Amino acid sequence: MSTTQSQKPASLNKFEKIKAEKDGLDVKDELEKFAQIGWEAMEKSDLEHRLKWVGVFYRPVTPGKFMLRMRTPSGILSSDQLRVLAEIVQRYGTDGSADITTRQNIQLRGVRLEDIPDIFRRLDEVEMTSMQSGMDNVRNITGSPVAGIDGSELIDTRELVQKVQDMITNNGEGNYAFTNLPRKFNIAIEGGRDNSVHAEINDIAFVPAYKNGELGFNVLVGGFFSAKRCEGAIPLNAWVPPNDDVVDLCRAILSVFRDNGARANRQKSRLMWLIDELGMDKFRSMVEQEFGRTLEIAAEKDEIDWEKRDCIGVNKQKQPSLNYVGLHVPVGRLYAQDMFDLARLAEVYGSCEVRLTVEQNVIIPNILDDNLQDFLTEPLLEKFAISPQPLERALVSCTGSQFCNFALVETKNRASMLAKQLDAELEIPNPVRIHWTGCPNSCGQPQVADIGLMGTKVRKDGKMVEGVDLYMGGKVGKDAQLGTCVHKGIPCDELNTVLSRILIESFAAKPK
Ligand code: SRM
Ligand code: SF4
Repeated sequence: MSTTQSQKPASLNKFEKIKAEKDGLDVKDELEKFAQIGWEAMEKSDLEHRLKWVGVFYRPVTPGKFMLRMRTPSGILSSDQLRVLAEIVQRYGTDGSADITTRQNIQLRGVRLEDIPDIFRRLDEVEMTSMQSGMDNVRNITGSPVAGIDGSELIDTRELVQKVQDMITNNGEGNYAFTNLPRKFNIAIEGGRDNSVHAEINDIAFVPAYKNGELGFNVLVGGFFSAKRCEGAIPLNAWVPPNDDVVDLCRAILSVFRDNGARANRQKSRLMWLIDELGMDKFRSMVEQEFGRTLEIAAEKDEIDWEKRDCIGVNKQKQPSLNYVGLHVPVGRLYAQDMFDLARLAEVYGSCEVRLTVEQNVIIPNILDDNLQDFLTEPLLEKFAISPQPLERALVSCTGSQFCNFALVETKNRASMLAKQLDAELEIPNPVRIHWTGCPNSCGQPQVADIGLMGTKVRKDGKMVEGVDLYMGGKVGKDAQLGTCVHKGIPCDELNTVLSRILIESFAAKPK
């Protein structure tokens, strides 16, 4: 019997009780009813929690205007899919927008509950799903944003990412086998040399590695961020070939987590806590048992030996005469017209495909050399630049107080304004990766940044004001390392001065 079933109800946390009363996925069959009765008449636990199982997020900051979190495996969207998403947010006028997320995904804003059944039908028509994208489910599965087009790629992971998603979500329909995990769960499959997915911050990460001359993946487990604890992923000491073993191993690890993960204290229920409790050897042998065959031990080294690329600008593809162009989308925010424009550019110049990155930017692949010059004169590139200023270029920001009720500070607007100001004031030789996150949940990943800013409240002149804790030392790409907090409680109105000094002292910036 699993620990889950054997635990007494009294030891379960609030969310476990909600899940035990009714599985989150059950709301899928009630959406028509909810649309008719309206959100005000819904039972609180359905409204605030269970709807997240189908990707619909009640926003207490904007009651009645929901957020819809999609699944975008490897960040790949067709122009038809993007156009449907644009049409959805367009109907909400100025309330409607979308955000590219730090998991290479897209979230729609302003959505009305009464429209959800119709929206889901339209998503179905273009083979998109938002299933199991929130709460105690596996989040969007990330892969290299240049999979299949990168000349230095080792493994094209697109199909594998899709297969893992299909296994977990039952081809996007919803899968009760994995809708009651002890906590959220992140999976990344890297096929390139530059660790584009931030492997180290995922509960499971596959990184390319040669074993006896064969290319496959070493497997890392347990990486996560939370307000209480942040850990880099550690080796499972396993190697798998790039085939269905990847899917089976994800299934096995998820099953061990589901059946044995802690469900009493929500602050101690991510996968790493289970690995701590069992010890890696025991955990690995339980995974092996679920896997149903012997796990090969890890290859001696992995092939992550490049610095991380941001993919912005014009880049040659592995296919002759073709290019991919990375456009910088300031803090990932898109409006309906932007989405229509991107879809059109992908159709006119590319192959009807658009890709999203974990840096919250967009790539348009498959542009012929002959079409490149015309593409580069498109007006959209004035808004979404191909050679932005050094700070703007590498800026990432979580949602913040505009829409997120956990937020201690406003993030996206402040992040953009500050980056613009500092770019104007300083000559900065190289991009400096600044990541903003509105609270200790770390959705904006401040620990992977050169400079990470985590929202907090600070006392200044006898008043509580918005401030940040400052992180430094995050390293991405090869030898990735998490940054740590080096300065606590900086009021936001002092940030220009503080960042200016850091940029001059540590990043060779010079006043203009
Ligand atoms: Fe996150 C909860 C937004 C990536 C750690 N995250 C939330 C919620 C759902 C809270 C809420 O209900 O309001 C936020 C929704 C706000 C909104 O309206 O957008 C939210 N998280 C985001 C996004 C949109 C940030 C962004 O602007 O890009 C990212 C969506 C990714 C996606 O497409 O699924 C997002 N969140 C992350 C990441 C980064 C990553 O995965 O690389 C992390 C840290 C990594 C990790 O999870 O290990 C992250 N989010 C959290 C946590 C802390 C988890 C924990 O174990 O304690 C919470 C709170 C929770 O789960 O209790 C949280
Ligand atoms: Fe919201 Fe905090 Fe996540 Fe930012 S870090 S999106 S403020 S939960």
